Amino acid sequence: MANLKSLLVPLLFLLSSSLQAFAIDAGEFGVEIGDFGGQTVAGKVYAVDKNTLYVRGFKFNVRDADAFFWAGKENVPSTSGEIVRYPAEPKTPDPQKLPVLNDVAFILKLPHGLTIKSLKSLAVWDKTKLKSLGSIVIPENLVVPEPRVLPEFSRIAHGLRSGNVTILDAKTFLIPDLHYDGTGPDAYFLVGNGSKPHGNGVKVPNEHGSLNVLHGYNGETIVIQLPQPLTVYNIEWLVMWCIKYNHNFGYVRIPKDLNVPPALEQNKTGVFKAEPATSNPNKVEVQVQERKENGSAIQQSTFATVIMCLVAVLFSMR
Ligand SMILES: *[C@@H]1O[C@H](CO)[C@@H](O)[C@H](O)[C@H]1NC(C)=O
Ligand SMILES: *[C@@H]1O[C@H](CO)[C@@H](O)[C@H](O)[C@H]1NC(C)=O
Ligand SMILES: *[C@@H]1O[C@H](CO)[C@@H](O)[C@H](O)[C@H]1NC(C)=O
Ligand SMILES: CC(=O)N[C@H]1CO[C@H](CO)[C@@H](O)[C@@H]1O
Repeated sequence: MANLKSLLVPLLFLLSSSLQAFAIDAGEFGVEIGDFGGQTVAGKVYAVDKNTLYVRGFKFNVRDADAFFWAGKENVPSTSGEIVRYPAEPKTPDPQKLPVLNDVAFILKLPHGLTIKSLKSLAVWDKTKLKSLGSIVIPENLVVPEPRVLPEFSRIAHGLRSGNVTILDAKTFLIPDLHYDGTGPDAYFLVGNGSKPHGNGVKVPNEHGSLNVLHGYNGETIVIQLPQPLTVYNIEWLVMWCIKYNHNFGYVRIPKDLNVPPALEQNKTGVFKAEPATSNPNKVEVQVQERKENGSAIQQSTFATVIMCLVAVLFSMR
């Protein structure tokens, strides 16, 4: 009996820690899908969101091959695949052959509506020799990260209210339809730990990246980002709080069971303004004020996610 018990304790511990690893944190680069791990093609592939991959430590060493990334509907790559363009932000109308690459990291965007879950394999495919130069199988039980919709801010004081808050990625919140009367003398967004918000949280810069006292909001949709090194995995609430008067204006809880896209970019904050629906109801004009331009493909990918979520939110508000 004693032996059984002594076995059971570490077993339970292992089980709970592996469960936790499963439930929490998509990781810095997303959920790992697989590793090419070959002589010709090497590198790890991660799922960032439903149609975005991140590839790290990638190597390809065949010169002038008629080779392309290839999205396959079967475990074993075949001619019935589709080219996944590299680089993801193409400068040419036609897909370019994969050049020799040594230890590089980049994103890949799946073409027209393909999702990671709809694929069985990702390969580097030689279109002339009709053969795979290296491939990974996409596990059926893969849990792909996705933005998470939370409730709205609780309505406690100063006319604070909002639409449902969305966690876009591990550092980024989209707050639609935000209202606040702007009269709190020392009000900030704060994040922190514990069962209830309190004044000892960490200040989160506003949508312009500023730590000034918050001004009023009148239905704007804003995007704010957690300061380094915080992510949504190590906070328990987001509050609008007046530090001088220790006053909670309203807050949202951050759930523990998150699997949101990794924050592969850091400077996407801004105000979004929807054009009045009068001119063309199907066209949503979006204006973003960016603090800092960084043309990397990763940033554009998250930017696209921001836009897509915004459009979804705007439509759900109609
Ligand atoms: C907004 O949040 C509420 C409460 O969590 C939820 O019931 C509702 O479905 C959410 N709305 C959307 C559009 O997700
Ligand atoms: C909350 O606690 C975690 C670990 O327990 C810590 O890493 C994190 O920095 C804390 N968050 C804040 C905002 O203090
Ligand atoms: C843009 O982002 C990439 C990846 O995060 C980084 O390596 C690069 O230094 C950034 N460039 C600028 C101009 O900030
Ligand atoms: C707030 C924030 O995370 N800013 C980052 C913006 O990007 C630069 C590099 O591109 C970082 O140094 C900053 O920390």
